[in-house]
Amino acid sequence: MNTYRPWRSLALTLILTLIMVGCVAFPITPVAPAPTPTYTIEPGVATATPPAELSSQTEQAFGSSCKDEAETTPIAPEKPAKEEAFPWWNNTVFYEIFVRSFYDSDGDGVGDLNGLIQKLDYLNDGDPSTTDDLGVTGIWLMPIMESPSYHGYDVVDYYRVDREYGTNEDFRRLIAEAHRRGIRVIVDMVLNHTSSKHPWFQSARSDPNSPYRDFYIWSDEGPGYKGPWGQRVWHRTPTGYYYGIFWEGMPDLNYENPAVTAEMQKVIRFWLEDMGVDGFRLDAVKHLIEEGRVQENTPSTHAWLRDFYAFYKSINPEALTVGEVWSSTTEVVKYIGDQLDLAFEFDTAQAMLFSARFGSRNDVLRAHRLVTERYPPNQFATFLTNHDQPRVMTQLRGKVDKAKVAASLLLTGPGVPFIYYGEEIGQRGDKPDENIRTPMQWSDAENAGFTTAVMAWRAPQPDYREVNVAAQTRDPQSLLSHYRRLIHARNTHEALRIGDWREVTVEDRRIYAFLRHSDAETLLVLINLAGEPITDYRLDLEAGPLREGTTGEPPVEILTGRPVRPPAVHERGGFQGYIPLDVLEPYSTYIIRLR
Ligand SMILES: [Ca+2]
Ligand SMILES: [Ca+2]
Ligand SMILES: [Ca+2]
Repeated sequence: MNTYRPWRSLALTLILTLIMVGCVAFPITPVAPAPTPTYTIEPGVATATPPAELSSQTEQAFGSSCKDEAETTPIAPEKPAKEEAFPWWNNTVFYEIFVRSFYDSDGDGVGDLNGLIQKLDYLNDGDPSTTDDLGVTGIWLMPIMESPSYHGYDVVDYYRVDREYGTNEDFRRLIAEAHRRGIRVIVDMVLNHTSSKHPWFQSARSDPNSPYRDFYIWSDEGPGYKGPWGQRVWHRTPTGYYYGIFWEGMPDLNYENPAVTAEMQKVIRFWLEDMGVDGFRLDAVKHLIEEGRVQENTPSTHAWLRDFYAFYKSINPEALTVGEVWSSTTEVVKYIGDQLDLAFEFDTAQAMLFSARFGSRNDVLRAHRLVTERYPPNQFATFLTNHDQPRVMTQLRGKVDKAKVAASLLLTGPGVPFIYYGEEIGQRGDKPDENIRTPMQWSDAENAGFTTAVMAWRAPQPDYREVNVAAQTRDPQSLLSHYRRLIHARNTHEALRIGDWREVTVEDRRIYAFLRHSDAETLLVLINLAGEPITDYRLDLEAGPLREGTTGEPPVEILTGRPVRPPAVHERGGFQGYIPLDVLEPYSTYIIRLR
């Protein structure tokens, strides 16, 4: 059992609130007038001071940032973002794959690793000069380890690939084939719990004297309290009650037992060294260690992750972790820099979807202001939906134009973008979960071309005869073509990947306008979120990174290659009343290279 230490989290919350109310949370901010420190990833020195270590050192860091905030005017950072200062993941567009549903190579109705290898050229053929592939440069595989469930989030053997998906050798071949094409591979790692069928738990449950008993969390009498969403978390057995936050089939591991930490470190080492992965997506990571009834984001969890960070960086300093911390931005940010490299931005995801759905930039603007202020530059993972949420096209009621807007927000915005497989063709799906994880729709052939079996493990969505990769590949106006153009633009323009984000003022809230600015270039992104053309608008940038006056070649809209009207840049590097194009077409995206 864990010890309940409520004073720790209370005191921490109080102090952090006091700090964050009056000033910027992190000393590194893209709009600070002071010279911006160069951002580098090194074990232990990366980015912000750990929030839990409220030492005098922390006070210094936060203190100076408070002073800056008081006199902040939005002028250009003296040192704009330089590509070489960023880790590899900032130059990556990720694609989340459910192997069971991607492609079946052997006709048993279940997707597998060899099927994925056969489809790698669809994701990225490894040739930067061809643009008929999607162009993604990273993949996240949902769990691939031995598991009794269809989804794999309850592991029984952390050292072998699920036999339905293939062998460890198949996995190593996948890594080699992906790397050959410039695609990095991260895998889902489920640390919080095992399957109740895992040999450790089988032993722990049957025998209170088992050496594995303390691998899990036990109570003689059920403590009775519920979980964060009102669910039952204490589960009865003949030998006592065990804790499992998600359900009885997933008993939580006890990370207050050093033996558990040691076992999982072995697992991490195996996947990094023997299997060759580039990193991990850490499932349910905010639930790692409970402090009594406090079952998420505990100081113990933060402390454990700090040690874990040092551990995996000692094996491979370039290894990535991206955490599932399903909390608000202000909670998520506390993990970044010395515990996790990245975490998913659930608030921003929802904001982007709201803005696309309701045709107003207000939600996404508010989200981008917050994340660019709070996180170290671009150290957060963005997405629209994942395998736990109703699919984008379902949430947007089948409106392809709005799905294009959502894609534009994701792929031109700050952070590290993740695309959920099928999102690029507007695949639909709603709860229950199985229906948002249905087979990839490759063509209008039987079972959407996913398998040659009579029955797929789960039927594809009924619209696959119209909505599929083959049909959209032929159509330059399709959602898939839009995704390909955006990803290609991101791959070829560093400002979209690593650049600072800066708001451009425009009165009409149907327009979202912002700059992405790096050492090499300044891009103006203009998105008309609404279904009608807009002609009456003016863009203002009070101060910015542009050079005064207008010189050289006219700016170019990079998706079409067309020249547009240049701005008259004033002495503070911004512009007033700028109208780059007479008409902003409905639901259209423009990426204008100003410099
Ligand atoms: Ca198969
Ligand atoms: Ca290519
Ligand atoms: Ca836990």
